[in-house]
Amino acid sequence: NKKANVLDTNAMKRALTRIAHEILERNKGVDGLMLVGIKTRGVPIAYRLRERIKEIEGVDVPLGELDITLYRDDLTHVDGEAQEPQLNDANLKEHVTGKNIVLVDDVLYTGRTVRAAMDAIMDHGRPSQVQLAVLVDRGHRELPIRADFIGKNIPTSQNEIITVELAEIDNIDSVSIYEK
Ligand code: 3GP
Ligand code: 5GP
Ligand code: MG
Repeated sequence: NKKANVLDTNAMKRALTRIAHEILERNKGVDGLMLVGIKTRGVPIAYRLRERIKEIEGVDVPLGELDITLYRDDLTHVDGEAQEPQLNDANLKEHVTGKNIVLVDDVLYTGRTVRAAMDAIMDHGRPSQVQLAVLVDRGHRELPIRADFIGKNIPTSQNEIITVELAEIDNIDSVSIYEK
């Protein structure tokens, strides 16, 4: 059952525009920059950031997609046993060596997905830097991982979940909080 709407289309757009500017500021432009979206919903967010960056700098930065499938089901929390996310195919089309990589995901929670994503990237080469952009940080980290760029901090309890809907997949842009 729904508790609150947190972001609508316009709020999401503003947050991603701000993050695009922050990414460019931190990296002093687009040189060596590469976006890597974590499937599923990190990918359209990465494409939106690339679009914003194109509007600001006039350059299409390279974009990769990373497929990381979770073994465990966070939605049910069956037992306390924390299994590592399973790494599937990583189709990073560009070479990662020397790049400033910005990982992009929808929700940051325990940090295990991001840890696996960093592993996958390292398998492809040696980036000069890896940064992290997320639409939502809901807290409850289990690893020493933090985001460099955050759309919205949403402190949640363990029995709340964040629903992220994106027009490209869900035909609507919305972030809301649900009680399990
Ligand atoms: P997405 O990454 O494609 O958006 O993790 C699989 C999917 O389940 C994710 O899809 C995510 O949006 C959704 N989901 C919703 N709540 C949770 C949660 O608490 N944990 C995890 N791992 N996924 C969740
Ligand atoms: P983590 O690995 O940090 O625990 O979880 C991050 C991944 O799980 C993200 O890719 C995200 O899709 C998903 N996830 C974790 N918690 C939530 C949540 O509350 N809502 C949504 N939509 N996704 C979540
Ligand atoms: Mg995700």
